[in-house]
Amino acid sequence: MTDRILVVGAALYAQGRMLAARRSAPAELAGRWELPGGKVEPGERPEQALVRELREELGAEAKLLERIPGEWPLGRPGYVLRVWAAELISAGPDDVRPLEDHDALRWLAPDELWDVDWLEHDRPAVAAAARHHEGS
Ligand code: 9L3
Ligand code: MG
Repeated sequence: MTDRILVVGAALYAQGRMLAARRSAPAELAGRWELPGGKVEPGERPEQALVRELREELGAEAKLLERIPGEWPLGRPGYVLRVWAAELISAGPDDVRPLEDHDALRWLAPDELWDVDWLEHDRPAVAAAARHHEGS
């Protein structure tokens, strides 16, 4: 079996808005928007990895709510993305900062969801997260 690299991302909500983060690196992804997160490290559970990534990248404490059903292939061979709905529990949305890997953040209202240039491979995950949120 080929190794599969699991990347975890958050549909992070605060005050009814969902966070989009603009990547600053690597060059081929810079300027495009994503659901924040990153690679699960060896020995880590995916949920732990996601909480860690949100801390590292945004200084955000998040409570994971539930996994969005589905799994989306990413641009790099073997990489797949899984997404959790999450709620910001530390401070307010304005206290979240792009600490690494991002250079801008936007909290998107439901009608603004497609106003940012999402990474191609994040689009189906964003759509699934939005459907999930509407239905909740
Ligand atoms: N990636 C794509 N969409 C996302 C995330 C969190 C990550 N929502 C891609 C970008 C990188 C790889 O997965 O190629 C690993 O992500 P990171 O650890 O650089 O954030
Ligand atoms: Mg990351």
